[in-house]
Amino acid sequence: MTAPFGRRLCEVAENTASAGYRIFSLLDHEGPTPAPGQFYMLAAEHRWGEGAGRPFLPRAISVAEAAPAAKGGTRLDFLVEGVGPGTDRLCELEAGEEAWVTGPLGNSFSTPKQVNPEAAGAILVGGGIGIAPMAIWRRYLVERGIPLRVLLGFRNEEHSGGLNELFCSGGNLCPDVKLATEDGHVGHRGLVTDLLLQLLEGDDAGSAVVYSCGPPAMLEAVAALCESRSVPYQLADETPMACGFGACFGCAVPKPGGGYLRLCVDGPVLTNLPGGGADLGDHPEQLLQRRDGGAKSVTGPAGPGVSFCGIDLAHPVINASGTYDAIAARKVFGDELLADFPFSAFVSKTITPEPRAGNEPLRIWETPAGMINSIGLPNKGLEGFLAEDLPQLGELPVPLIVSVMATNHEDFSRIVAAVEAREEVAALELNVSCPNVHSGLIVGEQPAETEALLEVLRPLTEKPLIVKLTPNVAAPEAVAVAAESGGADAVSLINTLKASAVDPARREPALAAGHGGLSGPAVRPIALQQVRAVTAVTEIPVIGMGGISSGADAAEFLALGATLVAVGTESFRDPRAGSRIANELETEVYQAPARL
Ligand code: RRO
Repeated sequence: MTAPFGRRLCEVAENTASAGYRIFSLLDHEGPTPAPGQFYMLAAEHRWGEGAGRPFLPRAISVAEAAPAAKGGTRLDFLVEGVGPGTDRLCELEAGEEAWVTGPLGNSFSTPKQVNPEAAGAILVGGGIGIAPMAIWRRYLVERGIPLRVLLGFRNEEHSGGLNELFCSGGNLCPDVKLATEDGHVGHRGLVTDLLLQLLEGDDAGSAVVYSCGPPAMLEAVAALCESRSVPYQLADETPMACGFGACFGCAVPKPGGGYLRLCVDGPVLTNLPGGGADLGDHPEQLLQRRDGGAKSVTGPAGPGVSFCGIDLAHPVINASGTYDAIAARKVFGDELLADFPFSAFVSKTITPEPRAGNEPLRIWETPAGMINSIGLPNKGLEGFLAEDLPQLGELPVPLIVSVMATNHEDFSRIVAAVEAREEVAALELNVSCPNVHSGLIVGEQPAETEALLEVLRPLTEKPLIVKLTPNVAAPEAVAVAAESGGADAVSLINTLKASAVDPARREPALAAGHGGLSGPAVRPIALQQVRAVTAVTEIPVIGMGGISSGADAAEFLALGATLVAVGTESFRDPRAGSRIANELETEVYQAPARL
C-alpha cells in the first residue's frame, strides 16, 4: 500500500478532551484506509513553521481509529498529549480548521504466517498514549473473530486519555480489557507488564501472539518477557522523526545484530518473527486503495529550463544531498513519485568506500525554524551502492548526481573511478564538508587541501565534479577558488552549520554525538551571504542552498548568482516541496510584477 505523494490538507471534524489528552478527528478524502499500526505526519495549517519559531517539523502520530466518514472519505482519529510545541498545537486544533497530512506511513501489525491466529489468539498490551494503535488493531482482530485479551496501563487518571472513547462501549469497559494503574486508582495497582506476566504464566496463555505499544521501558519489558518464553511478538516503537518517509535518517533505532533501522520505513512495527513485522500480505484488503480521483498534482507548467555543466534540466530546483532517499520514497509513495518527480536532478546521499551504520541515536533535534542533525553518514558503502542502489536510482526520470566522500586520496580516487564508470551517473558531488564524521581533517576547511584533492580526482573523470563546501569556515570563497583552480566544474553550498542543543529535561547535549549540523530557514541569511561571496569570485556555476522553503526563497539565491538551488529540510515537511518551489518560482516569482 502506498500513500498519496506529498502532503494534503484535511479538515478537523472534532477535537474533544479525554482525561489529560485530546482525541481529534480528520476527514481524509484522498488517502487509503490506514492499516493498524500505521502513522501520519501531522502539522497544523496555521501557526506552524510560519514565523521564526517552533513547531517547525510535522509530528508523527499513530492512528487510533479509521472509519468511513458520513460525507465520504475516511475519518481518522488520533490521540494526542500536549508535551511540546507541536503536540500542544495539535491539541488546540478546532473543528473546521485544517491540518497538513502525509500518510498513511510505515508498516502495520499483522497476524504472523507462522501461527494460526484463530487458534492462537492475541494479547494486546498498551501503555499511556500507546493505547491508540492498540484500539484500531483490537477492532480489526475482533472483526475477524480472533480471540484476544487487552491489557492497558496508565500512570494515573490524568494519563488515561482515550480509554473511555477507544475501549468502552455503552459506558462500560469492553469485557476483554484489563487495566493496571501505577497509582492504583483503578484496576491492578502496578505495571501492565505484571498483568502480562500473570497471563503468560497462566494455563490459558496458549500460543498467543503479543502486540504492544507504549513507552520504551514498557516495550523493553514486554520484549524481555516474550523472548524468555519464546512468545512471538510485534511492537510498535516510537522515536523522534522529521519526515516519516525515509528522507531524514533521523528516526534510527538499533537493529539486533548491529546497525540501525529507520523506524519510519522499516517500522514502526518491529517483530521477533522473521518477515512478520513488515509483511502486509495478511492485509490484502488494504491493497484496495480508495481514492477520490487520485492525488492532485500541484505542479504547474515546467519552470524555465536550465543548462548546468552541459546537463539540461527542466527547472533550477534539485535536492540537497542526504535529504531525500528516492528509493525509500518510491516504496512509500509508489510510482506517483516518478510521475511528478519533485527535483530536476537527483543528488544521492553521500556514499563512502565502506558501509557505515551512522551515528548513535538521538540524531535529530528541532530548533527554532530548523533542526540539527547528526546522522553520521549511514550508507551501504561503494559496493553495496553500486550493486543495490544505483540501478534503482538509474530509473529516476531526472539526471543523477552521486555524492561521494572518503578520508584519503586513495579511497577518494577509488570511489570516484568506480562511480565514473557507471552510465547512470551524470555528475559527481564531492562531499568535503560533513560536520558529523570524525575523520580528522575536514578537507573542505582548507583551500590547499581542497585544491590538492581536486588535482588528484580531476584526471579520473570527464563527468562534472561538484564540490560541496562547508559553511564552517571564515572564508568559504577561498575554498571555492581553490576548488575551481583544482578543476572543479561547480560548487554547492551550504552544508549544515555546526550546532548544538541542550535537552532541557536532562540538561545535557540533546544529540548523542553532542553536536550536529543546523539546517532550515534559520540558516538562510548565512547561506545567502556565503553564496554571494562565492559567486563574486568564481566563474563556475554555484548550487545555492540553505533553508529554502518557497519560490521566493529560491529566487533570492538565483538573484545572487546561483545557477541552481537545492531544497533540503523543507522536503521533510512537504515531500513535494521541490515541485512546489519550482512552480512558485515560475508562476509567482518570475511572472509577478516586481514589487518595489
Ligand atoms: O550524514 C550526515 O550526518 C550529514 C552529512 Br554526510 C552532511 O554532509 N551534512 C549533514 O548535515 N549531515
